[in-house]
Amino acid sequence: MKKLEFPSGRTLICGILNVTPDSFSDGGKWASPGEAAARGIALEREGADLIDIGGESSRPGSAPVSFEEEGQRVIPVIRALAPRLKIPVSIDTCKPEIARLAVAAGADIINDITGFKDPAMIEAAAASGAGAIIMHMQGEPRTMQASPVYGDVVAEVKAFLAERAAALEAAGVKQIILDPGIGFGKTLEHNLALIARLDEIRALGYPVLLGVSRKKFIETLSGGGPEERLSGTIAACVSGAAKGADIVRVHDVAECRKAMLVSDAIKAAVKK
Ligand code: 7PM
Repeated sequence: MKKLEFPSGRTLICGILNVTPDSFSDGGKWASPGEAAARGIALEREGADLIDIGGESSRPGSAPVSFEEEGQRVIPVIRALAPRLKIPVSIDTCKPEIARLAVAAGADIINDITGFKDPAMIEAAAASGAGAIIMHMQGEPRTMQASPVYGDVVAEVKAFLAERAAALEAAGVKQIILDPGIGFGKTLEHNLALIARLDEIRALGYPVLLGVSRKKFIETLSGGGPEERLSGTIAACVSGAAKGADIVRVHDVAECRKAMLVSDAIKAAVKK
């Protein structure tokens, strides 16, 4: 089991490897598990510190994917890729059976967009020794963007993550990472508040992952299709890192790595 290390002064890069046929920005590109694995190797070379593999479209408005289908997409890729990497792999799933199979195939961290609300997901992490990325989502992917409502979005997301982290710790899960779940049951204003006040979530004492890459809120602010949202993605990553994000989850690894090298250096200079 590889553990994600957090060298001080560096914002880590989590590279996205989508193996969904319908993923909005880079899905359906990989014709075979071997091709997807080759992309994963390329992401490590570009500077990724973690590779997140997902086979279930969590697109707002999307329908769920069957266990068989999801397993056929992700397991062969993890089996081909994980042994060839120095860095850890996370599996983006909310199905406990997929999580268990993925860890057996070589995944190191379970990334659950439903925030480990299912006790079987906690058990999958605890029993396997895998780490956990706990993400906050209001509602479910099919309907979550209809009319998200919060009193204080940051306080509510923080309370949810604190409660889930305590449950995972009680179960013996070793490595816990928190994620506010940008775009998952959130309006533009909610997303902006969560990034602007990310330090409040960081104050819980766990590493924080921020997933903003190519998301809809960037289009809302600056326009463009998914492939035209890199500038906005970098702006959001830099802002998030300034507020304490430990990891940014991105499609464009080489570009974001360079941006973080610059913003990390400036952050270090502020402290002196
Ligand atoms: C379509 C719409 C396809 C949205 C994919 C997505 C996150 C995640 C995703 C995140 C964590 C995407 C999302 N987003 N896991 N999985 N945090 N931990 O934009 O923000 O990649 S799927």
